[in-house]
Amino acid sequence: MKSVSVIGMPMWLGQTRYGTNLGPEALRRAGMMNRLQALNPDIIDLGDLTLSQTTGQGTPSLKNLKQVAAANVKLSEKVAAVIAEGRFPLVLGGDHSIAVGSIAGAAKHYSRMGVIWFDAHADINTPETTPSGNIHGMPLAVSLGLGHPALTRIGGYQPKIQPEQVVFIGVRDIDPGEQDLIREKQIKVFTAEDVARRGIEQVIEETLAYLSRQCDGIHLSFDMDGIDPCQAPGVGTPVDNGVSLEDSRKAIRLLAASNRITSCDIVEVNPLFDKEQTTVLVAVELIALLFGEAGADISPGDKTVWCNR
Ligand code: NNH
Ligand code: MN
Ligand code: MN
Ligand code: MN
Repeated sequence: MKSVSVIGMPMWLGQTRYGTNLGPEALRRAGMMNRLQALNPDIIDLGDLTLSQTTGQGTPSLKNLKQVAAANVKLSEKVAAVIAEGRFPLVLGGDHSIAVGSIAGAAKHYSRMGVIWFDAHADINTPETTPSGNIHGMPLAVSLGLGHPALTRIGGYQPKIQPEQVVFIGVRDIDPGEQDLIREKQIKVFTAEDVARRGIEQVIEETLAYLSRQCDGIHLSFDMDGIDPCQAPGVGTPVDNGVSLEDSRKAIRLLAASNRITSCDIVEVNPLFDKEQTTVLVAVELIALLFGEAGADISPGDKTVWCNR
């Protein structure tokens, strides 16, 4: 079992709803560290990186660019250092803009790092295609070398990954410019509907087969809004008809069992929008499953399994 270092990224400036910055603390308060320590005593909490919480230094198509870039420079260095020590970096978001730094730091250590992008959204907008100017909708494009150089050049190299090293799971809200790019680059996509229709087992099996052929490491970028919002409501941009919680659990268990995941970020928990800590607790459970907790398909105290779908 791998040694794990936890890095908190209290980031919300990649979008406009205050609260995702409270994610790391909420996960810790929900008992994440004890849960992980029970699985593996060699787990270290490096605490939160100190990030600017002040809005405003950017442009309409790249909101808060300066703060987001600075935060990701710090994160990339931290992630690279953790992997250099032979440890597994677990990055707690924060909004999804932090994947820029996670991937920049991790990809350095691999010649071809794969990325599993579990999300309702594709996050492959550029400043030219973004409907919002929010950088949390851009981290995958940035990792492919598309976007503002203050982001794409973090870590001193670009691109971090190639389009054929990416697999989407759970997507269902793709902007027109994103759709064009996904087609043009022929990126592998499993929508939430694909998961429901084909079964999560097959989706994960195909994902791992596809990435394992060519990749020497796999980063899992897990956006909590990939899960159906009736089961994980505490996110800034919920999209209906998501991946069920049961399938999300199975996905993580299968990925854990494969032993192929080499780094992970878990993002977009907004405790201010969460109902009775539902989403935070789901996130803690999924993290525990990723590090080998046996778990059950339906957890005791599960409040959400009977929501209408
Ligand atoms: N696609 C939209 C945008 O770029 C929404 C992105 N929101 C997310 N991404 N939560 O995961 O602004
Ligand atoms: Mn996202
Ligand atoms: Mn999303
Ligand atoms: Mn959209």
